Amino acid sequence: MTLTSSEVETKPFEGQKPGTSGLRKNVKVFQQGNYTENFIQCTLDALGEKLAGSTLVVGGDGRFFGKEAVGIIVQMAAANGVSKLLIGQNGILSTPAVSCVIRKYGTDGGIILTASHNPGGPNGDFGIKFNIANGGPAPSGVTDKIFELSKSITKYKICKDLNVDLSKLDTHDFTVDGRKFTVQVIDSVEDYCGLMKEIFDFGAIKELLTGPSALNITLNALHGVMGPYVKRIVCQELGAPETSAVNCVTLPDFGGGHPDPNLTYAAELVDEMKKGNHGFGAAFDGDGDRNMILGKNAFFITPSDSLAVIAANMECIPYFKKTGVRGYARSMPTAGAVDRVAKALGKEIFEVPTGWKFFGNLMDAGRLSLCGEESFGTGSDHIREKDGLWAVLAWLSILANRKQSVEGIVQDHWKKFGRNVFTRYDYEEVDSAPADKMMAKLNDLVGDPSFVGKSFSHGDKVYKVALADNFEYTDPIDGSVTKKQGIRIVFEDGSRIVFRLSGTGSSGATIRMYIDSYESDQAKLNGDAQEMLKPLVEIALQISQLRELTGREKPTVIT
Ligand code: VG1
Ligand code: CO
Repeated sequence: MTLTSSEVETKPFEGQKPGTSGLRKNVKVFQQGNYTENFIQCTLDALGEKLAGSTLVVGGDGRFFGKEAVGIIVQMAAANGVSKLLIGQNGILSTPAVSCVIRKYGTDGGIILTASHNPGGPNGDFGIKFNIANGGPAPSGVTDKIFELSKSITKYKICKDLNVDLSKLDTHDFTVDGRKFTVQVIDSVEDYCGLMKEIFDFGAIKELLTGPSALNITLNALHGVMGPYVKRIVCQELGAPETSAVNCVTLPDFGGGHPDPNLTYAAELVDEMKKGNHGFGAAFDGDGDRNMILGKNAFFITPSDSLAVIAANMECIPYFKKTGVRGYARSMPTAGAVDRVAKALGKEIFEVPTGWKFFGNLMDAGRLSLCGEESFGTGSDHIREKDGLWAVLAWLSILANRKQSVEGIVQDHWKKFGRNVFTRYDYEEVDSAPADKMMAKLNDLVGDPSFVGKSFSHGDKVYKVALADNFEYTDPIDGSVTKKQGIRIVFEDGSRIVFRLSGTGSSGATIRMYIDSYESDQAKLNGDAQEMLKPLVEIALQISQLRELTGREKPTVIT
């Protein structure tokens, strides 16, 4: 088909600044005339001279407004000289699958339509994320450029007559302004499934799930994008019964829920696991990059521990036998359990700011094999995104190999390395002004040299400040410096209090308070985390004056 594109005049919108992971706003904001088009134009323009003739991957988590956005991207890519788009069937691709497809076909990048764990539907959130040619989230240099362009945009290019049926696997060729333009609709799961088969021993996992003493598992997709991946990979390929796949129909509003795999929003999984019928349970977020893992009777593994356990059991995963173990990394607020494994194994360990984009350079440089965040993100250098199902398959590999329960494996880990007890308090939808004020006061406090050495107490516990700062990171590969990544107060016994404002919310502010303490006394290893951390929580609330400044007595979510 031969088509001609046109230019449409537009005006800048305020606030098109990508946060921790893409631009996230209420659906209504994206639905405003030209809003989505402006952002897409700036994203394409940020590719610079790589744009003409490029190949890009497009897909998303199936949330409301996703299909419309894919339609806009197709029309604008055609008009902007992109030569080919690889699009997931019906616009569906998980975030890890996009990263996988970008890398497998060596494309110039990809656009992901997701607001990840934020609720969806007509009143929920939408989001757009750009990934670069290594398959990872665009680094700040690129997102800053997009934001700068968004402030002065005057027109965008679009080919309004170009429409593609995304429901069938097919390749469509067009001639647009005399150039060839191709859209290939690809299977949403196929390439990703192939990669998982290369990484894991599917035979061993299948034996675990179907053999004589088959492990009964339950995987809850929270009606996000993971449904088709769980059904195809875990049920069809690995033999788990269909009943293992719960909430595995992708819905545009995620069934009205909050597709965030934590103890609050994945309560359905927690309740099911409490019944004691399953030896392993997991939930995923909307776009499939996060995971929460539970053992029998809802035994909860903190993401920081999950990372450390995988780090200590890399030999259970064939991929790492091939590549070797290069190094480990975690985000700054993540508890330091993995650091202890790295030390024991003599591997490098990196501490980066929050957000997966900071791991990419280290992986590309061959210095990082496994990394994670306390926010239920775990992954390796097989792609450049965190990967929910990969984490589940990693755990199943460990279970198949060690022939122990989830809890047994974690207990053994604590006995060997000690336990990093961790909790995170989220205060969602706080007014921005008091939240900013609190952070500014904390910034002043940690900037004052006399703060170091001060003691704080609660009950009979006394903590003395050893280090306090606003975390700053220098990328060891490209030397780029990222400042103000969170207030960090470290006490003499190694316990930590961290405060940050979320960069993924769409309205108001979300304050995150992270508390982390180390316990090596064998008699105390199995204590309740909330009980164990109570004194530090109180001290953190005292120091920050969070309650006084925000008026919030209790957090929205405790992990
Ligand atoms: C949160 C998490 C962070 C994660 C990010 C994206 O960011 O804390 O660890 O990388 O979400 O995850 P913030 O700025 O709200 O704390 V996803 O699954 O929402 O793409
Ligand atoms: Co996500």
